[in-house]
Amino acid sequence: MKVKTSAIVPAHNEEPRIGTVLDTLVSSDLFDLVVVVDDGSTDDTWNEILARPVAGIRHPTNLGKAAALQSGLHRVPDSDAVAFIDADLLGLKTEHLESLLEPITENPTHLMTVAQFHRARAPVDAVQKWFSILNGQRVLSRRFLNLLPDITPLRFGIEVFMTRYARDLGPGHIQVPWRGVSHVMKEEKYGLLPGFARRLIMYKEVMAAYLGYYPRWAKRNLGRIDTPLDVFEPPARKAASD
Ligand SMILES: Nc1nc2c(ncn2[C@@H]2O[C@H](COP(=O)(O)OP(=O)(O)OP(=O)(O)O)[C@@H](O)[C@H]2O)c(=O)[nH]1
Ligand SMILES: [Mg+2]
Repeated sequence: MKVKTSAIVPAHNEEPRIGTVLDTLVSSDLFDLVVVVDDGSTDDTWNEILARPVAGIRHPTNLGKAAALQSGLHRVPDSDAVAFIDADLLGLKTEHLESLLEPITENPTHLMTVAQFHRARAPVDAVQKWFSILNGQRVLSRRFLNLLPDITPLRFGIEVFMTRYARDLGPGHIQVPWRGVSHVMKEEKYGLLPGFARRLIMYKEVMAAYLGYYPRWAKRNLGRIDTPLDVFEPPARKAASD
C-alpha cells in the first residue's frame, strides 16, 4: 500500500532563504507533492517558487501563517501524511525529513510528529530547549488532519493549538530531535528592533491561541468528537495494481 505524502511550506518574504529549503524537499524524493504558499510577499519569493517543480499558491495579501497552511491543506485532501516545513531553515537534510515522516507513515494511528532543533546555533537551541512546542516542523497523519478544524484565524498560534489538541485527544505528539538544523531568526531577517517587534507580535498571537482561542474551542468541541481513537483504522486505499 503506497502512502501518499505531501509537504506544505508557508512563506512570507523568504526570497534569500526559500530556495535551499525547496531544493532539499524536492531532491529528498519523499513527497508526492510539495505545496508552497506565498502569503503576500513583497520580495521575489514567488519567482523562487516558480523556478522549482513545486505547486505554488499565492495570497494577494498577507493573511498569516495558519491561513497559508490552510490554503495548502486544501490542495492535498488525499495525502496520508502532510509535513509542515518553514521556508527559512538552515542545515535541513533528507535524513531529518525522513525521521519526521517515518513514525507517521509506519503507523498512521499516530497523530503528529514535531521536530526539536538542537546542536546547531546557540540562540536557536536555547529557545528550542524551553519552547519546542512552537516548532513549526511537523508531520500530521490523515487521522489528525480529519479531526482538525479550519485553522485560518490562528496566525502564529497554530503550533500551540495543534500540540494542545493532540494532547487532549489522548495520544499527543512524538518529538523528533533534529540535530544540526536551525533557522534564521526574525531579528536577523528584519534587523534587531523591527525583528524583535515582530517577535512580540508572534508571542502575543501564541498566547492568544494558548489562553483564549484553544480553551474556548475545546470547551465547545472536544466533547463532540466521537472518533474512538483507540480503535481507529486508516481508510482503505486501492492497491497500486487495481
Ligand atoms: N504565510 C505566512 N507565513 C509566514 C508569515 N510570517 C512568517 N511566515 C512563514 O512561517 C514560517 C515561520 O515564520 P518565522 O517568522 O520564521 O517564525 P519562527 O521561526 O516561528 O520565529 P522566530 O524564532 O522569531 O524566527 C516561515 O516559513 C515564514 O516565511 C506570514 O505572515 N504568513
Ligand atoms: Mg523561522
